[in-house]
Amino acid sequence: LPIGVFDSGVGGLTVLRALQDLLPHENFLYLGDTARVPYGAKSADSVIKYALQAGDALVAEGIKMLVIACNTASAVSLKSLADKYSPLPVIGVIKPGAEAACQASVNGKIAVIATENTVNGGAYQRTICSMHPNAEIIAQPCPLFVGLAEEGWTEGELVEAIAARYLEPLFAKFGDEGPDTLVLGCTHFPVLRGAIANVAGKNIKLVDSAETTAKTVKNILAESKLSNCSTQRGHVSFLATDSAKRFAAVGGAFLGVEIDPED
Ligand code: DGN
Repeated sequence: LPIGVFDSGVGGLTVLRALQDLLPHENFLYLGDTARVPYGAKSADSVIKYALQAGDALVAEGIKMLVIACNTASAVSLKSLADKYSPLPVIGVIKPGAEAACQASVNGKIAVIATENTVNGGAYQRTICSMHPNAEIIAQPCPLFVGLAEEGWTEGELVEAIAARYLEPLFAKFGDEGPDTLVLGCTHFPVLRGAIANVAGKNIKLVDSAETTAKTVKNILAESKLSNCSTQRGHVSFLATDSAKRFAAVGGAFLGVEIDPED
């Protein structure tokens, strides 16, 4: 059976890519909830409802594990999904993202950028503090990054100007030393990594949930004896709740594969 992965749109493909890199023999079924993107400013009740519907659709197709490749949905719906689909393993991306931040930060000054819901709900702030008690965290919503990623506008002057507007006040709050780590706390943001890195400067490490989530998935597959023993390269299927053509174009360009919207 494949591993089910979902996000509001193309952002979760950043997690899918890390999963494919680490687990090349696994099959994946990816769902982009393009009908309802963005999740970032919707109420928690709506996001939980959408996440349960995405989970239901993937479970109905037959999956062996569910990865919530969306920070906004992970923050509010992980428990509901884990309860509903138990004993199916359900993995969110907040804890792996927080782990990546704590591994990367030396001075404990950590900046988090994410959607409005993820920032205002405080999930990263709480999780990082529970792992790194001396951490000082500043978090800033950057909602326009989601639209840029969905539009496929990933670099250039315009993207850097928006990044500068979001990041400068955030970094200024930390004073001269500044943060040493910037958490891309939304799975859409690594799509803009180059532009964000240009603005953040080379002294700041950019981290996201993708690799640490993939490691968590690998460990759980091994522990629960669910790993695929095949030696052939796994295969990925895609589902989109709307605008399959646009999803195929932007997602395919990002993954570097041809996605046929008719599939
Ligand atoms: N990619 C999602 C996240 O990690 O929060 C949600 C982006 C959105 O839909 N606003």
